[in-house]
Amino acid sequence: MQALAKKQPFDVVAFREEFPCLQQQIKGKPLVYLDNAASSQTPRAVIEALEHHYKADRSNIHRGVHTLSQRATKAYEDARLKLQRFVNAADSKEIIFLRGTTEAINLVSQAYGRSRFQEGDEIIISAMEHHSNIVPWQILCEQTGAKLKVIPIDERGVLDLEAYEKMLGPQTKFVSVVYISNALGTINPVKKIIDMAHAYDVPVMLDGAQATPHLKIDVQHLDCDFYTVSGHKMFGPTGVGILYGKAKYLDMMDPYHGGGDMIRKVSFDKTEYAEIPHKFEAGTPNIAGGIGLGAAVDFIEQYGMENLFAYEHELLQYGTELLSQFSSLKMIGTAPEKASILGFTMDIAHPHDIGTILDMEGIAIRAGHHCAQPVMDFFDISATARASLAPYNTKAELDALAKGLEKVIGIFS
Ligand code: C6P
Repeated sequence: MQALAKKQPFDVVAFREEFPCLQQQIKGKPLVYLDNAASSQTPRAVIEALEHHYKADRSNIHRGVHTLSQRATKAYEDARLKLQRFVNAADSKEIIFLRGTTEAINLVSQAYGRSRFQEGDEIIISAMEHHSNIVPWQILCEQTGAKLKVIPIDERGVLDLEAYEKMLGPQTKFVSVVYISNALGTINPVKKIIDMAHAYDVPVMLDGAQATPHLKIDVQHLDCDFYTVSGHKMFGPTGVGILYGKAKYLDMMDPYHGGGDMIRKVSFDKTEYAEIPHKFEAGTPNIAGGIGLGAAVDFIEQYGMENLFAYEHELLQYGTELLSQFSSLKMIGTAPEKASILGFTMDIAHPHDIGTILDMEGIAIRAGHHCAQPVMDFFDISATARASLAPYNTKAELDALAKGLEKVIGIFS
C-alpha cells in the first residue's frame, strides 16, 4: 500500500483493487458503481479493521480494567485522534462520535438551539439543503418560535450571496448550510458564508456529508463552528460519523442524550455531566464503526485527498462532456464549482426507468429526489437520475453509462 501511494500519476487500477465489493458482476455484467453519494464502497483495510476488532478486541470501552477493554478503548480513542487530524480540529475533545450527519445536525439543533432560541430569532439555511438540514431546524422552530430563512439558488444551482447578506442581522441566531449539495454537486463558498455570519457573531454549521470524501477539510481554516461527517460516504462503515464542534460551543451546550458514559456523578438529587466529548456520547457507541472510520482516514491519507480529488475532477469533466452530447438529457446542477455529481433528467424517460434499465447493464445510479425535495421543486421536477463518482471509477465506466443511456433512448423512442 505504501508503494501504491508513491505512484504518480494516481493509479486507479490499483486503487480500485482495494475494494472487494467492486470485483463482481451484476446481471452478468461487471458492476459499475456510480451511487457513491449515497454510500461509497469499503476498502479492504477498513473491513480488516472491523474484523480485527470483532475477532481480537471485542469488548466494551471506557469501562473495563481488563485487557480486551483497554485494547478496544485505545483503538477507539486513536480513531478519534485520526479524525481530529483529518479535519484539522484544534483538540480531539472537539470530535464527537455519533451515527453521522443526520444525528449531528439533530444534536446541534436541540443541544444548542432549544434553550437559546425564541420567537423573533432566525435560523438561515439554503434552498439546496438535504432534508436532514431542514427538518431538525423546522422541529426547533416549532419548539421555540424561531423562524427559518432560506438562501435562494439560481438555475445553475449557485447560492445567491447578495440575498444572504440581506438576511443577516441582529435577529440571526444560527446559519447551517451544506458544503457540497448531494442533488446538484455545487461546492458552496463556505468560507465566505462563515465570514459573513461571523461579522454578526453568528455561529455556522456546515453539513459536510458530501464534502469530506471529496475535499481536504480544515475546520480551523474554514473557522466553522460545527462540521459533520458521515463515515459511510468516505469509505468507512455505515452507522458512524462525527460532529466537530468548537470546544467553546460544545462546553456551553446541554447534553443531547442522557445515560451511561456521559456522566461524572449521578445521584437522585443531581447529576454532573462528563467533559466533552463524552458529554455527548451516552451509551455504548458503535465501537467497531469508530475504529473502522479511523482506518478509512488512514486509507485516504495514504493516497492523499488532493490526488483523489484531482482524479475525480477529471472524471467529472469527462462525464459532463459525455452526457452533454445527449440532446434528450438535461443536466440538473451546472454550477462552475462542482464535485462528483452528475444529476440529470431525460425528456423521454422517468429517472426510475433510467435507473432500472441501467441496473440491467450492471450500472448502479440513484433515481429519486435524493432527500432534497425543495431542490426538485425549484427545478419543477419530481426526481433526477444521479450518477455520483468516487476515485475508483473510470472513464470506461462513464462510457458504459453513456452506452446504457443509449439503450434507454432505444427503448423509449
Ligand atoms: N445523502 C444521498 O444519496 P446520513 O444519512 O446521516 O449519513 O447523511 C444525510 C445527508 C446529509 N446531508 C447531505 C448533503 C447528504 O447527502 C446526506 C445523505 C444520501 O444523497 C442519502 S439521502
